[in-house]
Amino acid sequence: VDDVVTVLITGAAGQIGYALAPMVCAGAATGPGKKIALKLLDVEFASEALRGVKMEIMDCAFDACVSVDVFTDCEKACEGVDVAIMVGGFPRKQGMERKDVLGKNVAIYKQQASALASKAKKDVKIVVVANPANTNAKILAKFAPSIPRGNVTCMTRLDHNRALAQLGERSGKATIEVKNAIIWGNHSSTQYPDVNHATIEGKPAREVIGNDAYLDGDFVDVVRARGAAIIEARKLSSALSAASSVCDHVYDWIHGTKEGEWTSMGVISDGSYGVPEGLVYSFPVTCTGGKWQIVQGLSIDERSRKLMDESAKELTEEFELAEQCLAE
Ligand code: NAX
Repeated sequence: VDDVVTVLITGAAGQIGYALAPMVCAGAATGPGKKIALKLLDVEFASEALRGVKMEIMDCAFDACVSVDVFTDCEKACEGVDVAIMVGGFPRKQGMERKDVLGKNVAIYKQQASALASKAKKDVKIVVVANPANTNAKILAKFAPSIPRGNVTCMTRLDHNRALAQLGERSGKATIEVKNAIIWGNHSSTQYPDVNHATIEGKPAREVIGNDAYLDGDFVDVVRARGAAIIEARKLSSALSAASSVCDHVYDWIHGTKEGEWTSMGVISDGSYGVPEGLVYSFPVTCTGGKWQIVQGLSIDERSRKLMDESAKELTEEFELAEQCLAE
């Protein structure tokens, strides 16, 4: 049936999975009027926990959820998938080097790329959440050449939403009044949260806030370090806000961004704004008809240019390291 959307969540026995699965079943990602066939994938080691998540989803008796199936075999999980939310990944454990974590994760994304390419729907929409999100997405795209480039994205919506929330709080306005912030670059501490085009109640954010030192200093640092601040407070990494942002990412991609507004998505660069072609880089995008387009023609000042280039450089190096790991 046409109005059933098959949604895959990988890493579904994890923290984000636990928050995300019910949101997806409530229609937050696909919108009203759609039924959801939910597929949950995790590794064998987590299969008992995964079974528990399935029981709880069943017990929610969601109106829109027509089925929930659990898998430890990626190929079976990818069969017939319309939307793939890739949360599964290997966490950084004590004593592990950055390269070790990266190597383990890109190996997962190389393998899952083949499963998606051979089993998912031809026009499957993919969003990679697991870190290193941009590089995992680039590896996925590389090893799934039959999937259209535009269908492979990574999530920087959480960073985008964090930026909106900070601007709302600072100006004393509701977050919904804040529009058109931008996250450029990597979902990492080199990301550049840019307020130069943002508005609050329709007025330039810089004017409303009237404190450039804050906007160029603490604001950027707080958005970049928000994940760490949440770990500090919760002793666990962000899960609820990550799940909610995944739903925003998928919803806007499918249903379109609002007139005059954009969002941030990690997408494959076409060279816009001088970002090296082929990098999965976070850009301001609008969405229409199930496709994203990079917002063109925004003015970029010298400071922004430098920050955008730094993040691009990090991504180029990260990808080189990923290729090295895969070759070893
Ligand atoms: P958890 O460790 O709680 O969950 C990850 C799950 O993935 C585990 O259940 C694990 O068994 C599973 N997994 C591992 N290898 C797998 C494989 N080959 N196939 C399927 N599943 C596999 O982490 P959680 O807190 O849920 O975070 C998940 C990922 O999201 C992490 O990589 C994390 O760094 C990343 N994040 C990304 C964010 C973003 O904005 N892009 C923000 C939140 C989050 O930090």
